[in-house]
Amino acid sequence: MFTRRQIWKVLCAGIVLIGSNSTLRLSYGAELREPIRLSSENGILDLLMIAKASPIYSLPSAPIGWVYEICKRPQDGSEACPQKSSRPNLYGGTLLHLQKGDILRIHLVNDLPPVPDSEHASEPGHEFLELNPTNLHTHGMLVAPRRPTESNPTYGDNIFVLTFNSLNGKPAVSPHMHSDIRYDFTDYEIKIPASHPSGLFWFHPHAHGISLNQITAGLSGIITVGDLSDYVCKDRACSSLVSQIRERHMILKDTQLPPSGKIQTPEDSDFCAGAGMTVRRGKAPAMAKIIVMRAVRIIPAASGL
Ligand SMILES: [Cu+2]
Repeated sequence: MFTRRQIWKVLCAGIVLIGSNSTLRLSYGAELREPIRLSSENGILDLLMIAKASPIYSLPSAPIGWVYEICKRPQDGSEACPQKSSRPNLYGGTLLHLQKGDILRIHLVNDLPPVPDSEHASEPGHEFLELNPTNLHTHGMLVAPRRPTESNPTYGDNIFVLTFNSLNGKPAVSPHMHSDIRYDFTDYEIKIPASHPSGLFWFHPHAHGISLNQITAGLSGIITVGDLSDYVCKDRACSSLVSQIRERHMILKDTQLPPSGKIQTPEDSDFCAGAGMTVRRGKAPAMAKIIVMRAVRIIPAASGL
């Protein structure tokens, strides 16, 4: 049986909520769907991950945001995911379902457009940020920030590499890059140690000076390692009970959608104007503010969610 403490741990274990003063205004009552899920097989999750601009159909008037399109890596080496008849909710984020001891391989492609309103690009030596370079970080995971070697040309969870989209132009050499410079794609190979804690993590770009632009425009996703019962339960009875509970995963994103319909990023001077805004005296806020950039795992205490 569950002890009171175990029930509390179930309820709290995965819920990470940031930004308690935010205003959450749902535009319309859509069905809560689980994110797209990609699971490792035989100890490997081998992915094609394309960072690109795309309409966000789940937001009013489908503004253009930046999303990750992710699929199992095509056998023929192509850099396009198979197209589906139904439109996937890429803004809702993809969940990478891993186990301890797995290897996560990612072929990251930068198809992002230039970002002319990047504030930091106006700082001396940082003009290259306008070209919208990106990279990848697995937030919270205990993995190696490995650099490529002759025998293994891939990167680990290393944020000191910038991948530019060559269609946006080539950057001038700058001492402020602090990173390896690559064009169009970078291959990552991230080994999850067998001793890695089970739990909920997330991934996002971590290119210094522009990562906030990229995350708030939509670039992030969820990682889970192991199972919920691993860190909630101490005995088999608890594990079998927890395995019957339906988990729901949400990723909450810090995207502002003003009436202009053009998504704002934190580099816009008006970005903070809506922060902490509350509905007072029946007046609705001028913006839909969907705060928080972290993954949330919800475990309903009752069925039906
Ligand atoms: Cu992070």
